[in-house]
Amino acid sequence: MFKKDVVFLHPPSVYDFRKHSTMFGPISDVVPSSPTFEMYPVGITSIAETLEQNGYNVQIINLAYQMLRDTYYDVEKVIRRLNPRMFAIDLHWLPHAHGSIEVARICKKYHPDTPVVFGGLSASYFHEELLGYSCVDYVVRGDSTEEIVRQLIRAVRNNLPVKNIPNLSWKNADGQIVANPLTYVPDNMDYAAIPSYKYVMRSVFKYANLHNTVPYLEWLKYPVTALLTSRGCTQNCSICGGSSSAYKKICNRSKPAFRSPKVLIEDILFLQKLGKAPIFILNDFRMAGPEFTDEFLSLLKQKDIKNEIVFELFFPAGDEFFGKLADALPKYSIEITLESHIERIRKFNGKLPVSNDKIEETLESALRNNCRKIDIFFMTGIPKQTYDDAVSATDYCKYLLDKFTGEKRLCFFIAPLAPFLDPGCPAFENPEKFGYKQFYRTLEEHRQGLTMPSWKYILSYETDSMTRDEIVESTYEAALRLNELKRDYGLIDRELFADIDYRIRMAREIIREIDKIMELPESEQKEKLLVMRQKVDNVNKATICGKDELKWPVSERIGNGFSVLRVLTGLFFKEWYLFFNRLKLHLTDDEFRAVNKS
Ligand code: B12
Ligand code: SF4
Repeated sequence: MFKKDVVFLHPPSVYDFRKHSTMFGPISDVVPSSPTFEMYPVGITSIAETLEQNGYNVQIINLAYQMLRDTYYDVEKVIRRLNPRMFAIDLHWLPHAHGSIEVARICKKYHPDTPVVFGGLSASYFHEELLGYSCVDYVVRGDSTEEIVRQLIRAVRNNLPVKNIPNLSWKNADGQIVANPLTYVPDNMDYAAIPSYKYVMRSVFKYANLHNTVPYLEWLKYPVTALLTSRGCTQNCSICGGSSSAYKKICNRSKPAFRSPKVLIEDILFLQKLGKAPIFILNDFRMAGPEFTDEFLSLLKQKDIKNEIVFELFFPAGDEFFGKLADALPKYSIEITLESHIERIRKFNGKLPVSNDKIEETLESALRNNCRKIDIFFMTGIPKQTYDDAVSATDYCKYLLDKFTGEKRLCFFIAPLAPFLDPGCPAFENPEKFGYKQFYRTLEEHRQGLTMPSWKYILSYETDSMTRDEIVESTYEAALRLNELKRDYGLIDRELFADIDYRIRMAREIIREIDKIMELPESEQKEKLLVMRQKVDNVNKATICGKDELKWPVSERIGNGFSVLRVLTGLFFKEWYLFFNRLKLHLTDDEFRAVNKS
């Protein structure tokens, strides 16, 4: 068996979430993941592909997904049996502050001499503090690290000095932290396969395991894929850790790097081969300017695109744009994060700072031009938003439904800014200006915050307009009202309505019960919380909306995980042939039969 050079481990948000009773509430309700945040950063596939192209053996293990899939999955046993030259752990999203450090500790427990490297936006922000933990040896900073990790593993393999590797933070022989200059900031994203689905597919065969690289729990049933159009953003929204000022601070990036239209089209055509599932185009590609936009739209029209494509809108749009999408694509949908229906609040936060008239014109134009689904997201906990401001978002949803005569293509979501305020965002850096009171600022405070029993206590902030209690309460109240609105307008059926209504009311009750337990002496709390475990687990699976509401409607059979595997056999015939007899891919019998049938 070949020696593995790097093993990437994607941690759960909290380790070991299976043993605790934590009421995570709606913190992950509007993303495909569960509160374990099992989705790994797409970029680690690009790093893996780059390294493999350079002759290194790289494996990705999605520990979070494996732990969710199998209650008895033994992380310590898995790590103990690994013997790579280097472990790599992502701390991209701060909610992994707990799981990432615990996984690093386990790596060091069984392999004290194997270096552990961290990377991702949060790791970059907290690089110095992170190196203070004895289980962390290196932090690779920045948003484009493929080349840096290549240089690092080369150094590790050949015992070379690391002092000249850009973007690297490390500890010298005296234990002092050294931060090499953050100078490697590529100005485009065409230099590597980003993300690399080919790597993911190939690794299924190479390591004879399908589940290690599955991105989220439901993926094998609903395998949506995503493409990233840019790293960085032209906008500077106050609460976004991916804003232009945050990228400047964390990644030394002055302007976004884009993937060119030609390469993006190749990516789409490749994904099309894998199945008919929707392809989500992340970030608004119009940020790259009118020339880029025209080229991308005309290439989309020239190619025979069959899959549904989903676009994010950061700015309003009209008939010219939507007309072109309708002309180029058989199916498309859009997503808009409005955050608030109140113009004053949007303006203050820099998020879609245009009038509601402009927003409504955009919706009207998209609907007129055959857009299949419009997801509109509202948020609770944003600066200058009172309880009434948050809850009245549902009145605006009703207004829109009346204006567009009960249009069923409009899908509304309200979710809290949770669990944390993004490090590096304007509000994190300048809390007074944005009216934030922060309960946690350091990495260690966030790590400990994740061990609290409910999302109210995990929440890292409150604002001058709402306390933590009000943020929680306004989220549930808005969700109850929105759920009723969706039922009244026939957007959801009565069964789903009743299920969500029950979950929200139950969640509210649990929050209150936990509050009461928190008033007891500390010695009594643990036992009382454990008794609530079953109840808590029931509402941790999507409280305030149905996960299916996030899906794009499927009129025909979309590719599922198994059809992805069928295509794989075609794309990687040699690997399939070589590994078939011994692999079984660690599938269940049903899964194995389904693959074999193909
Ligand atoms: C796309 C995106 C998503 C996608 C995820 C796609 C994916 N699998 O990566 C979706 C929509 C699912 C999502 C979800 C969430 N997101 Co998000 N997301 C973004 C967005 C818009 C772009 C990210 C991006 O450009 N990535 C590209 C680059 C930066 O990353 P990358 O290519 O994946 O990885 C490179 C580097 O980061 C680094 N790297 C990453 N990991 C590692 C690991 C190692 C070991 C090394 C060496 C290097 C390394 O090297 C990679 C290759 O060069 C940003 C906003 C923005 N403008 O940045 C928010 C952002 C990253 N998300 C954010 C948050 C908070 C979340 C959620 C927690 C929200 C929630 N409560 O549900 C969830 C987490 C989901 C999960 N893990 O299960 C915050 C993060 C703030 C923070 N520091 O914690 C951001 C900054 C802004 C925001 N609020 O949305 N997100
Ligand atoms: S919220 Fe969206 S538009 Fe605003 S800075 Fe973040 S990524 Fe850019």
